[in-house]
Amino acid sequence: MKKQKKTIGLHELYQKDPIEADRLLWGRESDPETRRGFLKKGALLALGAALGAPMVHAENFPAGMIPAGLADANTPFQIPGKHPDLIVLNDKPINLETPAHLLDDKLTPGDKFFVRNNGLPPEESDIDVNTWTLTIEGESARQKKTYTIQELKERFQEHTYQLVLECGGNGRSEFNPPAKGNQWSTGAVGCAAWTGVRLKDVLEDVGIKSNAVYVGYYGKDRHVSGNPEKEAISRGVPVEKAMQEESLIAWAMNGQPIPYQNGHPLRLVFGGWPASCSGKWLSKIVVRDRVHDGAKMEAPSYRVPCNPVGPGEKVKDEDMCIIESMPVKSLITYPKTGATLKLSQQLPIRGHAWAGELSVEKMEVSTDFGATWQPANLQKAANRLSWQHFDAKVSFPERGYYEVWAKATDSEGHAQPMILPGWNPKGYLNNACHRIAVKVV
Ligand SMILES: Nc1nc2c(c(=O)[nH]1)N[C@H]1C(S)=C(S)[C@@H](COP(=O)(O)O)O[C@H]1N2
Ligand SMILES: [Mo]
Repeated sequence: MKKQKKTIGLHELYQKDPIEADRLLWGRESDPETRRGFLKKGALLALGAALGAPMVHAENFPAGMIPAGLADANTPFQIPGKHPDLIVLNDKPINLETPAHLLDDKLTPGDKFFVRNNGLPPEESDIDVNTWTLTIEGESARQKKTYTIQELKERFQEHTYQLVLECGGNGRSEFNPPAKGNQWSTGAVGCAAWTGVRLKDVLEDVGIKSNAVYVGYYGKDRHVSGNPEKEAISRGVPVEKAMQEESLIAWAMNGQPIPYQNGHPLRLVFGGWPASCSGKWLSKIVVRDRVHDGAKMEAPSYRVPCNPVGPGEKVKDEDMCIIESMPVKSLITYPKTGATLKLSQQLPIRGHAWAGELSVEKMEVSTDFGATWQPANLQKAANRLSWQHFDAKVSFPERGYYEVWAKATDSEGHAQPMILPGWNPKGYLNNACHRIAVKVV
């Protein structure tokens, strides 16, 4: 009765829209009528890498056709710059999730960092780091001001923080009745070292009025419909969150330019809040005298019932509240679920835990479905709003099937629930204990 994960293969992608598939995979632009199109150097390199050898005579290869060398029906496809084992939940817009065992690094590398696009990113060839600008304006800004990235770097102090980004819908696939939207399992989360300037420093340079309540963002991505009048997403945070030391306008992730799909060349990063607050391909920030009313700020997007409701219950828009700090959660990143070991062996366990605006106080693991718990070693966070690493060693009394469950408790005493937390119409905030299967032989 396992729910089948929705993943998309190469063939399905080409069946839906061959020209778009070419663009997505190789960055190839072509004319849908003539099926001819120029293969730029980048596209040639990407194709060559996928095929294991450069494609000779590539100029004759028709657009929208899968190379025979990749035509095995099971060939998964890879988004340029992203790890081949990320799970593709949707290709238009692109949504990629990271399997738990690929989150084992202390800091999530760019190629393994999940992707949640609401729209179509700006064309890579249109992104010029040297001419990209960020404008600050709005009814509660004292002036309108525009900065190039170079000006941001020159005028303000640079800061680096390790910050967790987690989609509000992470874990959605478990809810019943099911909620519409990307059926995220556990992998819409990552923690990277983000470098940039404090949003606070830039807002102070512009000057904000005392009636400011919210800060909203606009990015250079386009609505999936292609309609230039429509925004893909335009959310934000209350001024108090914007003014925190760790709230960044970032241009680097783990010391490298931010990956294209994650918002290159500039994005907001608000650790601990739903990642939808952290605008990618950032071009404009508005300082508002009211709660920002951009796309997907309205109910029911990124909102949960202000008071708990029963599964499947209808909730009026006015009874839905904006999600702020994310709840306490953890993930076992080693071993991969399905591990097998010998009876005499101890099993090392590792992973990360995080708790929105709070810190994680306690980490425990169980091998008997939550009847008893043993403490895990829990490290301190590198800085506020970073995830914390944990590890433990467990042993098993006899041969057979087991699960390892992990449970984090935050600094206010909230523990992860062992079963699904409060059902809500859009399937947000599932912070149930993560579990992996283990066989002892
Ligand atoms: N401009 C823009 N910013 C955006 C989005 C988007 O679609 N466009 N998606 C948001 C959502 S819903 C999430 S969960 C995070 C995902 O960040 P990532 O793709 O870098 O993991 O970006 C947020 N910022
Ligand atoms: Mo999200």
